[in-house]
Amino acid sequence: MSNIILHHYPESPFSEKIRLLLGYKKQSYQAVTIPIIMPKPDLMPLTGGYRKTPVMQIGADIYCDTAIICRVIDRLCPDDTIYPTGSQATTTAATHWTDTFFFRVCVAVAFQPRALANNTFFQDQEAAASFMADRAKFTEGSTQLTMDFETAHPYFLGHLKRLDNQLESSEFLNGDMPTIIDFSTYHCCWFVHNIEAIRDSFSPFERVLAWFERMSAYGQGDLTELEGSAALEIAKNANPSSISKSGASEIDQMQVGDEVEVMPIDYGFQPVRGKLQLSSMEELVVGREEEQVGEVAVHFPRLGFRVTQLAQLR
Ligand SMILES: N[C@@H](CCC(=O)N[C@@H](CS)C(=O)NCC(=O)O)C(=O)O
Repeated sequence: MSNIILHHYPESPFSEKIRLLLGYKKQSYQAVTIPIIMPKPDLMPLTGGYRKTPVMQIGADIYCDTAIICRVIDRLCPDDTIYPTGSQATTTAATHWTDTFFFRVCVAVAFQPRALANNTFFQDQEAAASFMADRAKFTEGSTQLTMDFETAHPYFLGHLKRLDNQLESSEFLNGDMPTIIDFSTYHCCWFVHNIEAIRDSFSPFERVLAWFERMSAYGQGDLTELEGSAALEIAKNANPSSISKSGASEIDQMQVGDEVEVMPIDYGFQPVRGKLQLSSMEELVVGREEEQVGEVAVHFPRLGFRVTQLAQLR
């Protein structure tokens, strides 16, 4: 078994992206089921405040955001890499657009009245109210996760049409093997496809449906359930991996060891505070210490996050 621990919940589309990648890479891993809404008492000691789902843990290294989680999994399991050489710029741009804008479109499609009408979760008034209140807090101060259905629907259909046309010439979006763009597109489609009442939105797009089947056949890897408390114990008994400190201050005029906070720039504005360990063009790492977990290193992708010196906030 690998030493990967995935903190996730079954309904989470971004978690599905990681489960599918672990299936593609034929990995055995442990997984902690975390709550869909706050509080998340066994996750916060690990991340120090970041609350989005999923989070990946390897010992005392904590990875926030699927962009970096996918990179790390691909580095650990390099066979059949999902990062094609020679198209880094366009692949990163397309993946980021899919994970942000297209995901936002899919959220609007998934929450349209026709989708909610037969949803048992939303029939339970109390559960629905708690969920909506949690998500209102989650997106406070942001306009980056919401869009009205009427605006989103043509974007959704337009992108499915383009995907369908593109899949005429290859099995996957970038050729004969899946790449990161397939995994990002898949989890967005999965979110909508999972809802039986609106699954027919895919009917006109036969090649997208066939591609969806091909992708889902990779499965979810070999998952063993782990208690949240056991994951905290694993972090406490491990040391964070050592980080090459070169170039840490070149971009942000900061020094290794500076007190900083790191936060997403789109939504979920819950900062993580600690000591800067790395700020490279691709990655930010913050070291923090807490009774329940000891010393941990919290990793973020650079794209989609901002880092600020605490001294500047005072
Ligand atoms: N950019 C993030 C997006 C993650 C995201 O938005 N996850 C959703 C669930 S799929 C979430 O955090 N929802 C609120 C929650 O789970 O508390 C990533 O790639 O991991």
